[in-house]
Amino acid sequence: MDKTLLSTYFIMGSNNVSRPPLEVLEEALIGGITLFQLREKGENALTGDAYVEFAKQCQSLCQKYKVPFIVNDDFDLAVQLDADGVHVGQSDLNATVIRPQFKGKILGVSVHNLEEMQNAIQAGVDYVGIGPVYATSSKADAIPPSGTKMIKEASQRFPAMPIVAIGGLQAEHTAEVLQAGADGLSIISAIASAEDATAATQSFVNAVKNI
Ligand code: TZP
Ligand code: MG
Repeated sequence: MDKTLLSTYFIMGSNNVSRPPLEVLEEALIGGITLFQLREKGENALTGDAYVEFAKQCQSLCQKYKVPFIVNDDFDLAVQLDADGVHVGQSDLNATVIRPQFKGKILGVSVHNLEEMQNAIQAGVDYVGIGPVYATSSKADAIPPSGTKMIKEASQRFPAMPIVAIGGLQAEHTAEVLQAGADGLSIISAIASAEDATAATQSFVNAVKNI
């Protein structure tokens, strides 16, 4: 995949915002996010038809701004909507199962150690997500944060594999995370909870540009 797509990777579910989620998403798209992941999970997450309808609305907004639309966890929905990609964790459907059924699409996996990363590479994923780098309140079952240690190890051991950092990221962390070897930052709350998601996104986009 084109690694620059990972540079400002916004992740959101309807329960990550305190105002209309499509409004927040459009602001982020205007601000210049490079990739979007719908992550509809946890308390008050939409289910059933409301979930599918919301996903379709997010997808059409992304299409309007020509930003790829990725679905978290739910491979069936990604196929149903002909999404641009899917992102799975270690306890979701395995990347080795998904890959042959999802050719030409973006497949990302969360990894927490080099063994998981090696397996992901063997499965043929397009990128890996590594984190939490810093403490996060957006993932209930997150493992303890480990700073940029794993990103450094991973990028040295597997230099060709695109890496996106996740967890507690603010625009101020951009230089540290990219210098550790990540290709980009994935962000929930710093954009989803911002009063002005366009401005919040622009602070990430500008930080990446200024490296
Ligand atoms: N995986 C590891 S941390 C995290 C996920 C999904 C949440 C990141 O959210 P935030 O608000 O950017 O810390
Ligand atoms: Mg998952």
